[in-house]
Amino acid sequence: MDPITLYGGAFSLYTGRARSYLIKSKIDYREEPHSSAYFYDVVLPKAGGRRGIPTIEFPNGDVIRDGVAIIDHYESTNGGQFSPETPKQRILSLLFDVIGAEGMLRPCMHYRFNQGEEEGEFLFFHFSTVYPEKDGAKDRIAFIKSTVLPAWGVRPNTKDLIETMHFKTLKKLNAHFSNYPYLFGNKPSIGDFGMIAPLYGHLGRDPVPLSLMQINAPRLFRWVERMNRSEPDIGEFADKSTNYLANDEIPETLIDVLKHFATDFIPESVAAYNCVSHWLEANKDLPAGTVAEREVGSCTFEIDGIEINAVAQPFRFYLLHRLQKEFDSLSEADREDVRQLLKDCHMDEVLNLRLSREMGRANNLEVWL
Ligand SMILES: N[C@@H](CCC(=O)N[C@@H](CS)C(=O)NCC(=O)O)C(=O)O
Repeated sequence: MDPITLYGGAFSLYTGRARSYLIKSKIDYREEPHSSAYFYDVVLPKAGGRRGIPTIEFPNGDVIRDGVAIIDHYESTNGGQFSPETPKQRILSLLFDVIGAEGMLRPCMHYRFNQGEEEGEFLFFHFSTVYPEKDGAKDRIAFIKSTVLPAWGVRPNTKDLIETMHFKTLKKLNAHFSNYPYLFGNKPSIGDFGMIAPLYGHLGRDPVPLSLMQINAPRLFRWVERMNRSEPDIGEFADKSTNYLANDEIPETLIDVLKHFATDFIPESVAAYNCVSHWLEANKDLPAGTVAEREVGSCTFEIDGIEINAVAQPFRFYLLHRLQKEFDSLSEADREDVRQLLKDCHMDEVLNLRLSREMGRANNLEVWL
């Protein structure tokens, strides 16, 4: 069979998630930048006109844009190969997917764009692979620094908080991956793929954050390597099985990781929920099928006495809705167990943040239903 084409970037956050999934699934692919005439003329119109990576193209010309949709496509054709089957692991896997996709953007953007000379040509080279036109890379980097960073809450007053939180992230995940090769034991899950997005492209590959990780969290660094290798790559562990933990076990180390993430994921999600809800209220007449923009306003919340202002993204709730739907489909007894587990992780609020209007997909774009 001919390989599929993965339009992406070596340094791209979301490409890292789809690439890892393709590698672990042993799917033959070739990676290409999304900057060729062919991409603009042939692929982009089929991708809803949104120039986003990852986007994949099958040998028959079909196109899927968006990392979540790409993984969904394969999971629906391979019987959910990387979706745990037991209730707690299943729900936490989806929660890690949201945290990885939406909840770690501040450290990702800070560590990528606030470094100086010590990274040499690294950033510029990578941007020039996807913005090859004259001054394209320079202008794009300048735009991100001046506009995107502050909009996403990466400002001088949040720098110390972002760094302190990231250091804790490294330590907590290092503790977990000292005992287990993947989040739920010896096999990667949807949650692992979500988490590799920030932890590879930005935080486990750019020179400065990479060395922070290698020095302070070597076992987490091993997980990052492992997620980019087709074999299980669990040589340093005594247990060589390749399954999720038995009896729906959730290790204490994972609960500890989630409690840490809850310190900003929950306040930010609540603030973003209020913002998107107001926006929906004010835009009641949107016809079904209207494209959901990536941002619909900004929200303010506080962490450790520091006020943060950040854009509110409907996509966060598109992902949370998947978790909520899964939760609703459980038996009453399982729902109680899962609710208690989420409480122990300080994450139970995620069950309540349900927008008044659902999102779906049409023509490779997220739309309001
Ligand atoms: N929800 C999308 C987000 C994809 C996304 O935002 N990708 C970024 C780069 S990591 C992008 O395409 N930015 C625009 C560009 O590079 O032209 C996904 O999960 O795939």
